[in-house]
Amino acid sequence: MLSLRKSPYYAGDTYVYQASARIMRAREIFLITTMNDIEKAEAGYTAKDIELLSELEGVRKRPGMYIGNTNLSGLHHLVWEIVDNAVDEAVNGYGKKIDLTMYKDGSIEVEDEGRGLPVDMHASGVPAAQLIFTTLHSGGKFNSRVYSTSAGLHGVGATVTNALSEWLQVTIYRQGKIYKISFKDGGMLDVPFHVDGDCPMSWHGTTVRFKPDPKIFPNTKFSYDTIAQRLEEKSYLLTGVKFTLKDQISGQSQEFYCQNGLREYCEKLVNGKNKLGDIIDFSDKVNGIQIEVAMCWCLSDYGENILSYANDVRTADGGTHEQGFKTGLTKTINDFALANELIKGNQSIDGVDLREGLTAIISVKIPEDKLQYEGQTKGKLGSPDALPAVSNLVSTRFNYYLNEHNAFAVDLIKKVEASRQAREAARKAREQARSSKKKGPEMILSDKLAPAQSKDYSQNELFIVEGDSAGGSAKSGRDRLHQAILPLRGKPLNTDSVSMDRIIDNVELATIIQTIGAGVGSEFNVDASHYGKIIIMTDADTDGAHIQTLLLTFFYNYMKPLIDRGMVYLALAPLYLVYKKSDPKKGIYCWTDSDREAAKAKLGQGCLVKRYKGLGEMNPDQLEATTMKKATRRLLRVTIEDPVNVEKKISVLMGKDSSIRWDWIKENVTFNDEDAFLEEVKGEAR
Ligand code: 2B7
Repeated sequence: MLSLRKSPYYAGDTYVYQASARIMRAREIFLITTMNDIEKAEAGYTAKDIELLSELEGVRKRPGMYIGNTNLSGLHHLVWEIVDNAVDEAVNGYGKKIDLTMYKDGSIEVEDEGRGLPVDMHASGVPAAQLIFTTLHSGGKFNSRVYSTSAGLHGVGATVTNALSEWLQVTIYRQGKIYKISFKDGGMLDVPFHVDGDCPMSWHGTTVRFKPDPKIFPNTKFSYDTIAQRLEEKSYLLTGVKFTLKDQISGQSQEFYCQNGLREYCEKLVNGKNKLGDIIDFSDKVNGIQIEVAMCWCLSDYGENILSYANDVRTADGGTHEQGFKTGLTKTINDFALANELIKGNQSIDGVDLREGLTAIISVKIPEDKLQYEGQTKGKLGSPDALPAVSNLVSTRFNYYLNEHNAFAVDLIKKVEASRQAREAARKAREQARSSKKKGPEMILSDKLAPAQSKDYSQNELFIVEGDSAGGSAKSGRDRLHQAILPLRGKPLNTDSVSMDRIIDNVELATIIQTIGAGVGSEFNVDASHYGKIIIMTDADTDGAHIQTLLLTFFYNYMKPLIDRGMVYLALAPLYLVYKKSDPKKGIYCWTDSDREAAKAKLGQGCLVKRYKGLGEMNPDQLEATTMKKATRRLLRVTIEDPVNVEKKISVLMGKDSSIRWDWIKENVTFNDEDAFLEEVKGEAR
């Protein structure tokens, strides 16, 4: 039910809504995963695990190693693996349409118009199609593609999906025949490979339908929006490939098709913002590497927003293509400014200032034999050739563009100078804050910080706590060696579209910047952070949700590497305590309504439910046990998986135009009946 009311307590430019899901707003913007899952996934491989497993069993035993985790992001990995295979086939020139259907039975189907999986027998006597779905690293054996996406690099995709599915069916249309094979219970052969009839000779393609295994995934329900967003992102990268998505449960359906590639992607990212000039885009093939770039500066953006892709897979940690882009951009603007006497001979433009307010997308397609990644994950491109290739292309084309658009060039250089001045001012302010031992307003506030004793920064945790009373409990309940407490007095400033001077002037934010000790904005250096985890701890109500969102928006805009590195968390305080009057010490803390129902059932007749309205209601011991102690607390890690929409959502939810926000909320927010429960609790208390 929709129940919104304007909040009386916040007079700023933001409405606060009475919503029952306490981290609703934060969740809408960021992808938040539970720490339990992360810890499980990272537990990894220990010596006692060394035993012979079939590859399918191996995947089922340690799904985290293959799909990251078994929560919703892991669940959707099953889909991406299959879609990536279909995409590879399309990128290599076979088929221009990929259709996804979500069925009522909880299964999903991917259909392509490629050549159809090979139907021959492998030398081992097993049909090729069966091998593709039951062995890891079968990739390279079946084809030699020029380009490949994530699946291609390891060739594990289809097998992982099969291993983690209750059932999976494959249909192949090829040379006038329909072939089928199906699996059940995590990849066991169900119906062997066989010809299942004839089809017109012109039909060709592959269909894979599967249902995720509820024994592996606590929640097996696919999200239409998550899939739609991913297909939309893919469609920008794969010009000319049409994706369709149909949901037979809700009846929704959409088509994603883009003819103008990254330009359209960039347009979408900067839509509604105050652009400086037009979107600039170019593409070319340099030394066998296909490069595409689209970029645009926005006047009210203060961070840089660079998205890069290698072979259509997002490289969240950048790499050689991104480095090449930055080098090319900085060199060009300096050469241009000098040649046109827009700066003096002894001056130079810093890339950081140039990139302030820049939104850019870089996509490179590299032949498989030259594709390298840095480090364990595939987040960072390592291919050395990409650097000079991108840098040279950017230099040539950007220089050409500046010469053709002189007015824009002058405006851009003015903007860069303003950024430099703001950065200087911020640096001075920080140095001043650091050196002044006198009590400026921020010094009074930071006296409230209860620091951690350890100097091993990576092990330290900063709890940013809502309110003085909770702050007090947290201070006495904490582990003094590694946990620091910073109570927040009021609401932090809404930092979307706010200039650096105002951030520095805001006491709450200045204190956070000073406490973390690693700078801010373009000067932020994540390696210098005084804390390995920044934990936001607020009440489980709308005010708390609002503070979370304001803080996350600040971290997103001004300390993004903290989020990229997974260092920002939300502490999840329990919502309820279920207990018996006769023995209140044996109470059970509950985080969700279903926890609460289970606890009521466990304690039996006559138990009482206390609903926590604020952290301040807990004494230090309770707060320690439920929200702070490593072994028993619940943390949510804040990450961003969906770059297309995080920008949009932040500007919708945190921006100045409240009518857009109102529309968005009406459209997207579903409220549950927790308020009704509140009445129930009051009833019980009476
Ligand atoms: C390494 C594996 C995964 N593969 C082929 C050929 C075509 C083909 C595929 C595919 C997913 C959902 C509908 C090559 C590549 C296997 O070898 S995978 N099409 N589509 C797909 O998985 N779609 C292929 C050479 C000659 N003939 C066919």
